[in-house]
Amino acid sequence: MAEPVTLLLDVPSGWSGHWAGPLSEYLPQARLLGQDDAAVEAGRIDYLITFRPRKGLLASLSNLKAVFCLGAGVDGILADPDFPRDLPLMRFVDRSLSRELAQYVVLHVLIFHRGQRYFDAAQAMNKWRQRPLLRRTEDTRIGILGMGEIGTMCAERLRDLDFPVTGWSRSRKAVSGVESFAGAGELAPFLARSDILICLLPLTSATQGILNAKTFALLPKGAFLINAARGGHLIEADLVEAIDRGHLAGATLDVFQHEPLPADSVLWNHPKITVTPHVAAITDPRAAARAISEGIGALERGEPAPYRVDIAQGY
Ligand code: NDP
Ligand code: OXD
Repeated sequence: MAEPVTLLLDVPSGWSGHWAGPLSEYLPQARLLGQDDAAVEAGRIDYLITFRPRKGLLASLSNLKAVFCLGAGVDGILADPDFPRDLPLMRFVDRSLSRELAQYVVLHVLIFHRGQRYFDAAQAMNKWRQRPLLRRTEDTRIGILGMGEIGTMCAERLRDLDFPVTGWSRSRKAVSGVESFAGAGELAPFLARSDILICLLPLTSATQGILNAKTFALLPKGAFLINAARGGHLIEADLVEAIDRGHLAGATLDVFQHEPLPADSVLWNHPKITVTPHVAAITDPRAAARAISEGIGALERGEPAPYRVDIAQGY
């Protein structure tokens, strides 16, 4: 009889309870180990399930067959110099994750577009302050950096609210009602028509620091930024400077250069910046356990697993 596969669930102990049930349900034959077992069982682990592996963990797992990322973005795994470049790495792709992120994006687009902060401030003073929209919906051009699984759903949701939507990606896209810009050569014209810029790119060597002073200067005056991708995309000081000199109207940030965002960061109390603690979309453990069981099933049969990352491209 075939040996059961051994999985290492590399999540902090406070989180493992959320994962153990669904993983055992979808992979009833597997041996599921937690972080505390990693040292003793290192040579017997077949599959690693992780988001940001602890330093030294990957180097200690000598018989790994594959790694499953608990999120859509694999930058935390590829940043580990011990990750073997030929090892299969699968990322998490699921409608539930795209849907949550699309909800976050729609929420923050509408908070900005409808001037909700102005009405919150008025309510805090018991003031009845009516005001029309500062810009018509049809004139509020939205630009989405990254038209992958998540960016595409965000584009469709915003298009359905009648915003003019444009996407930027490496390859050209054909999403109904959404204009496509592709490649580095089309970034500047894409930015020039983005009144609300939404970053949903993977963090790679090509996209690191892409939200910088030069990029902001190419946006129309009064543009708004939503970064729900990775903190490494944004040069935080350039953003603050662009807002403070009045070129950008503000920003919503879910991800940061350093997470948790340090208590003394100027971003926390900036009047034109909304901060959320990397919660734009949180992986659903049941959906992830199902995807992992399908991936392991495929690999054990000698077939390719879905959503394998292209290591050379970094996403
Ligand atoms: P995908 O891999 O499906 O899509 C990535 C998109 O980015 C593709 O359209 C790709 O172009 C484009 N892209 C990549 N590199 C470049 C480049 N150099 N120039 C132009 N376009 C580029 O990713 P997902 O949509 O699944 O996820 C996107 C990111 O969202 C994740 O990597 C993660 O960082 C972030 N995320 C954040 C969450 C949060 O809670 N804040 C939750 C989930 C994800 P092409 O299509 O041509 O390949
Ligand atoms: C992800 C994330 O990449 O949670 O899925 O950030």
